[in-house]
Amino acid sequence: MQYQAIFLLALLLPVGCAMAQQPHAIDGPQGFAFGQPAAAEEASRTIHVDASDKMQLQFDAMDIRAGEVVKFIVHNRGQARHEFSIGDEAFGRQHLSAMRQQMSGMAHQHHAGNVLSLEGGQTGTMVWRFAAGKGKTVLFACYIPGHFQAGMYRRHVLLPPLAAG
Ligand SMILES: [Cu+2]
Repeated sequence: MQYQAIFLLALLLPVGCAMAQQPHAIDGPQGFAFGQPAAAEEASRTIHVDASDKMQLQFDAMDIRAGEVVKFIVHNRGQARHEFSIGDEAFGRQHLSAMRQQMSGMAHQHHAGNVLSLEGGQTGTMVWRFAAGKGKTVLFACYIPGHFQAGMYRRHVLLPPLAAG
């Protein structure tokens, strides 16, 4: 019994590690409950975000609506590497633990369309179509080890869409 449990663990652990680096269900470009990547020409507005070594993500606007397509231009104003990710609570938990597993010097790579990783001074762009539907909470965060814990995230409840016409 005990041997079986250990064998199972040994089998599962490397898989968990590999999953952190490969696109898979929750990290895939499609099928997020909170939206999906979109083409730049679909964006109806632009929001600038500053990431800083003060462990802050500062948005020049935060009135994002359900169903809206937003182009984020993210400036890393700091020296350290920072991330800009769009997720929900489940993605956040999963990504935090994936980052912890990778702390031991492994190169950190993202394949999903919902995470930008920026070196100090870099600027990146992400276009995102926010899911329709009421009361969804979106979590913007940096998951570089220690940064989320230091407060590098913003939660936003998507506003209802503007009435058509
Ligand atoms: Cu950061």
